[in-house]
Amino acid sequence: MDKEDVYGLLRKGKTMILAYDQGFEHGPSDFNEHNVNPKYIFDIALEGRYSALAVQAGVAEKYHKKYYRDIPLIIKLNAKTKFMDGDPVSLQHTSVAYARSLGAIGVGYTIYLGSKYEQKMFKEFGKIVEEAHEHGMAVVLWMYPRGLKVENEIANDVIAYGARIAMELGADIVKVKFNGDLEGMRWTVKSAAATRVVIAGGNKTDELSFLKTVEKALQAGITGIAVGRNVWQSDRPIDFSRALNEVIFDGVGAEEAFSRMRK
Ligand code: FBP
Repeated sequence: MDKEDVYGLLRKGKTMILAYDQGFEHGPSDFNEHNVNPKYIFDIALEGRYSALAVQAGVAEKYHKKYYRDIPLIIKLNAKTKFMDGDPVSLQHTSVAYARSLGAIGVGYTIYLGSKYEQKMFKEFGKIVEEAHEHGMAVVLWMYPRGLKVENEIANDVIAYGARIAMELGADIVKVKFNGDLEGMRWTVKSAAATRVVIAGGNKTDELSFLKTVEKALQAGITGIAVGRNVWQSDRPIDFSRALNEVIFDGVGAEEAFSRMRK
């Protein structure tokens, strides 16, 4: 593991992270009979050849050691629920040491940039970067500009500002939302400098549109994706993951990758 491959998170210079912390952030309303079971998600992570699976510590503790030791893990260290209103804040509830003891290769943390609590989150995140890097673990920052002062969380300058702060705080990978603007994302990637940029997925959309979004963001220089619902809410998550692999790691076009998916 070294810093060049972001502590093992990159393959051919790219990454594909499966996110499964929505049960905490949004509640089980995001789930159905299948994906409510963490084992279903671990199977997708394995068969879908994801670079890592991002979960909360409890999910790792109950499932990873027992059944899925081979899947690289990123453990989220903070979270908030959908019941919070006003300026959001999300504080650390799990330690880097505990994440490490659960076998994680990296840790994740969300900052709500522009919230009146941003300083609290900067402070916690700074410590996390120190500790994780001391132990050779990757640090992934979910950078979500959000709060009463943030008028448009997906404005180009706001996304780029978040990516820049991620780099200045020491994140290895920053996860941002993509508004579809190629030039805007190019500037975000430049602003992040040595920090790798990955895009979040958002609500489930049709498979071809999602593949096209990923293809476009790759043209802007992103390193990959960190997505959840678009994959595990799909009724053919493994086929879809295969198409994502082709677009991200092999440079196959979105249309072609989609046409190769089994109907
Ligand atoms: P999705 O691909 O399902 O959007 O997941 C990405 C993610 O960052 C999750 O890791 C997280 O739980 C969720 O989005 C938070 O979304 P929001 O705060 O925008 O509702």
